[in-house]
Amino acid sequence: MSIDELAARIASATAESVPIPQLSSQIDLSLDDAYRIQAAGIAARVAAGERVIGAKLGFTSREKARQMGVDDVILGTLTDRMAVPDGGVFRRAELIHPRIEPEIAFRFRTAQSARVLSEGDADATDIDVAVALEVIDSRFADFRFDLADVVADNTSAARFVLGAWMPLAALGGASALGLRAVRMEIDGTVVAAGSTDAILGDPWRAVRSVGEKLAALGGDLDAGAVLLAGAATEAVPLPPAGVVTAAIAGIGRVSVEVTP
Ligand code: OOG
Ligand code: MG
Repeated sequence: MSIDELAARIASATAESVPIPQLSSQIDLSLDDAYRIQAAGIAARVAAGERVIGAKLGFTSREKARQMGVDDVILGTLTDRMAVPDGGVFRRAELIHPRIEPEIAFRFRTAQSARVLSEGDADATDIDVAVALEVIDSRFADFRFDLADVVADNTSAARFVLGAWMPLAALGGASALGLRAVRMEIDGTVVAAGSTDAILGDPWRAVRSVGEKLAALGGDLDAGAVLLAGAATEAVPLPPAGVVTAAIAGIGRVSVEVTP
């Protein structure tokens, strides 16, 4: 089966909200092939009118990696069609078995070369931060996968919500990102709590990490690109209906409503 055929299988699972068997249960998939399948899936979405607006990291926190039984940081792609506005609504029926997780997001005001990012030379004065919620929805049965499966499936990306941006400089710069309390609530009940240092020890490392991944895959970030740095806690299954909020101390909050 070709890269394009495998990407098309994942695309129809997404479109029909019906899970498919893990690719790894049928074929021997390398991580390089998995990134090619992800790229083919994104190319098809772009051809259908979607716009790439950034990138996301997965498994930057040990809790997430342990929850899903994997042990490496992975890179996914965000498109405009996945974005839900802060305070907005999305329908659960459009998804298969969605989970939600609190994240920190970065926005790069100027274009960033993978090499500069990977060398740890990103200019913090050029970056904004926001609280984010990510809705993940594995296209694989039982929300189970190996690392190649989940990379091929664009790291389970489904929806994301960004809170208000604040300049990283106003927070105190790159060294001010760690050790901030993270909390996620559903209808006012705390469902997950943690700290930003769960993200690679310090979320600033996510900026370097995305550079390393992009350098290996061949790509850069455009001006205005958004980066989701990866969940700070375990992901929580989405109820059929409710309001989910995430807050990070000193950065702000974001909310989204899910309806059946
Ligand atoms: C893969 C996506 C992981 C994160 O923040 O760690 C991720 C998954 O758990 O399905 O988005
Ligand atoms: Mg995530």
